[in-house]
Amino acid sequence: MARKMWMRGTVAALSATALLALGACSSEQAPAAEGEETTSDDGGETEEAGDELISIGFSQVGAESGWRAANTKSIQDTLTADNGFDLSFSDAQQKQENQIQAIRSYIAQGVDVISFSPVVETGWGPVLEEAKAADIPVILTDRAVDTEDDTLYESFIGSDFVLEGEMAGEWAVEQYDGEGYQMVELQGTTGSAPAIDRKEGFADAIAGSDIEVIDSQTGNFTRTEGKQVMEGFLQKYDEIDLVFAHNDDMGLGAIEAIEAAGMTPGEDIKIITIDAVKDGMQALADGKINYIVECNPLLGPDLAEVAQKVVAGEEVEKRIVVEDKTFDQEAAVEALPSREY
Ligand code: GZL
Repeated sequence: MARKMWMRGTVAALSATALLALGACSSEQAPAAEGEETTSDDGGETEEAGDELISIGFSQVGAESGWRAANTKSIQDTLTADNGFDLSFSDAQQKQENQIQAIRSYIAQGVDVISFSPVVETGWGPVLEEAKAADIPVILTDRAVDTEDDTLYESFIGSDFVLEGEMAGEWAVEQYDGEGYQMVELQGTTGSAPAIDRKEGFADAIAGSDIEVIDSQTGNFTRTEGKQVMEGFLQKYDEIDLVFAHNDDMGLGAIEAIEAAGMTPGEDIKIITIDAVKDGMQALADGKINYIVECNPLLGPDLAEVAQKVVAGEEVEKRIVVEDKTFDQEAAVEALPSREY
């Protein structure tokens, strides 16, 4: 978390620096032209001309999980007028066509920066080319796009999902190798970077062990669909020893299905998830989930810092990896009281 604290301090410093560079907070600012005003996007606060805010259009995946809610809060709490931003925010309801439409509207508005979390990895070339042609820099957060041309975006800020899958799989091997465990997998959204990479990382980690993946289906990162898929697995298989869910919300749905089938989650069927949001950590503390790999959603400060640097014409790292921790039951009990999300 030290990195995060540094980021917050940096964002504050950069806000002042960037705004000074933009001539926005100098008290010697030339008086506004007669009647010329700009209005920020967060509640109609009116800025005099010259107090230029960085206009940023953000297309969010949706509101599918506790992780997404925390990620949205971090972005909206950080990209405020007080921090030098005029944020336009849109929720794509997990549909790529809605994200593409939102990005095109930001291009038409002529924002200073576009940022988004791509719901899936592919299909972004045309709209990113349009942003590039309009000379509007793009910053990716949370999820990656599958492109050979890394000039289509300035930076990608997010966790290493392959590593998350590996950490989950390594724990499973440590705990259960030699037990002949039969495992089912609740995958995230089909075609999304976290689903593809977490699956890959976990499979790599358990290769050579006697943990067998007997089925794997998408629950689309939601609690409802995670429960539905788990209900199907319980009807189809006589013995399931372990569930690997790509996020807490699908793991919490699996808990509901396991309990409805008269079994004890965390004991009769072990559960490993990724995210470490509050509801997941509570289930871990209660022994219903057995292990969680964190995926830190608090990307607002990093995004603010990179956006300010990009607008100021400064170099930015092409890839900013957000560090994640892991939690067993004891660590969850200890962490819960001070958990930010
Ligand atoms: C991961 C993020 C995933 C979370 C899910 O960075 O994209 O999407 O793991 C969320 O909870 O829905």
